[in-house]
Amino acid sequence: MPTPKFDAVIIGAGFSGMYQLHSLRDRLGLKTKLLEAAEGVGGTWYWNRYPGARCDSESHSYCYAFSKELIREWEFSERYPEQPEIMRYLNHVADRFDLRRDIQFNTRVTGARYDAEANLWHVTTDAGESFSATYLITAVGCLSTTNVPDMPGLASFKGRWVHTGEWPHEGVEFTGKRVGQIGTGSTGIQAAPVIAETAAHLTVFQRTPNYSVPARNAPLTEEFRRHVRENFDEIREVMHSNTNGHAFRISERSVFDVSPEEREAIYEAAWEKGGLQFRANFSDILTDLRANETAATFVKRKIREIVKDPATAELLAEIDHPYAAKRPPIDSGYFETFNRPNVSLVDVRANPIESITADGVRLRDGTEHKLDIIVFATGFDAMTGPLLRLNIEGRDGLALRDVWSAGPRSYLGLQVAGFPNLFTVTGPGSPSVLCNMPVAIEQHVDWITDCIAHLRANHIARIEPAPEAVEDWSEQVNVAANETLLPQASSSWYLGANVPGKPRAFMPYAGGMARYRQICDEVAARGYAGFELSAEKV
Ligand code: NA7
Repeated sequence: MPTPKFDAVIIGAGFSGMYQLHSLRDRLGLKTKLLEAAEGVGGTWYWNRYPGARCDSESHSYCYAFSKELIREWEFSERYPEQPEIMRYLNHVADRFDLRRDIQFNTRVTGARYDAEANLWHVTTDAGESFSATYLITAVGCLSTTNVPDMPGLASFKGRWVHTGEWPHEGVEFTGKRVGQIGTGSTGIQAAPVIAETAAHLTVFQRTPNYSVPARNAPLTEEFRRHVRENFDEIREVMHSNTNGHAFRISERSVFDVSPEEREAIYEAAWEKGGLQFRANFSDILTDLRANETAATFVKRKIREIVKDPATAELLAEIDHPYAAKRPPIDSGYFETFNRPNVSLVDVRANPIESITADGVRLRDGTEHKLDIIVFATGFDAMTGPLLRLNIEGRDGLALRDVWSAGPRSYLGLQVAGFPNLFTVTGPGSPSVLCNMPVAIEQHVDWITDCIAHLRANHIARIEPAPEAVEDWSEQVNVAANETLLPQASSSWYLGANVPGKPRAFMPYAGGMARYRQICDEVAARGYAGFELSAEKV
């Protein structure tokens, strides 16, 4: 059978792939195919169906902004959208823009190879199919390759184990069960309170204690929804002008511009208001350790106030990294959960998990926790994992895995040297996970679409970054990270430190979304400076 040939192949039908398909097909008129491993749209939200799964971005900012009609016709019901509602939204988008006719579901990409002579990407799938395209766009998300720790004995476990990032669609019944949850990142912090409601007993295995601020989720009032409908342009302006793509402004005052009493009152009000804005009350929380300590001390005090058992409170509050240096979770009753009689906390830093037995989890000191279900809330091989498992080969058989063996290197997180016409939406080296994702995604997709339009209008066959541009950008990614406290959380997935053997490199661009947008716009305006463009006939 001849290989179907497309102008563009997109991998992944989450927020980014869906908008990329709409842009290339409906704006540029390209013959485009989207390949998706799942049987439906949704990306991250398709897989992450664990109890309590909810977005940390507020719903009025966690949506596409490219279509006024879409904004007018869709309303989320709560301050933070819950996973099923996000899925309804993305399915609505797929229907509204008639995306499904160009999406092939149940199709996992297993390889992609650049053919320099034909100037084509050849994409292969798990069903043995092949597709060819001039442009290959990865829209595979940053947190889509699950990290199940290699714990001896897992295969011998007689109960059931699940990872939050590949949650069974039919759900998991916890009623009457002894449940062990490993991991206390954003996911574990969302899941534990919900699991505890029905489990006979929940044991939370904590390696690194984590900060969390109350989300204060609530239904949205009609008044607020009207405000969003009538003021979306201004809301978008705020999202585009700040560092993190959220719909709230970041204060310009320093922690030390106010008296300790005033600061306390500001933190208290922010705690009551809830959400990621907690970080936005001062300008220097993420850049000055002394400033950060004031926020850290406040949250630790709150944890000790909430949790009644002093030993448990200490285990939860003895946090070893600056506030928000790891991804800052927000929660709905996480610390309160440890006041329930059916919940216990186990410190696996002092006494690590040694093995999984037939009956549960055994720690180094020989203690065994008997369990019926183990929930791995152990996160992801973030950012590079989803790209590397595509087995991408560029010019002359160059493997992306080899190019990135010491950590990812790219130009603007958009392209890699040696991989012509390959674009990576929210790739490592772009703000991605440090930004409200839809804002980061729309900027990348718009930039890529404009770039492809430019190539076609000017009969340019190939675009790829100059090696010096990659060097320079990698340096800028490092500099931007080191201007913040983020690299100080040594076990963070931003650094790749959560996956054994993964190279340590700070992966997202921490210089802020607004600055990044400006840099990308300038690069395009200067004729794609830093990229090598080659004409049709070379
Ligand atoms: P995270 O943030 O990577 O959290 C994973 C958690 O699992 C974290 O507490 C880890 O402890 C723990 N973990 C991982 N491996 C082990 C082993 N082997 N033993 C014990 N504990 C372990 O993933 P999430 O899913 O919570 O969040 C990812 C993002 O998804 C989140 O930020 C949102 O953006 C959505 P550690 O800290 O490594 O000591």
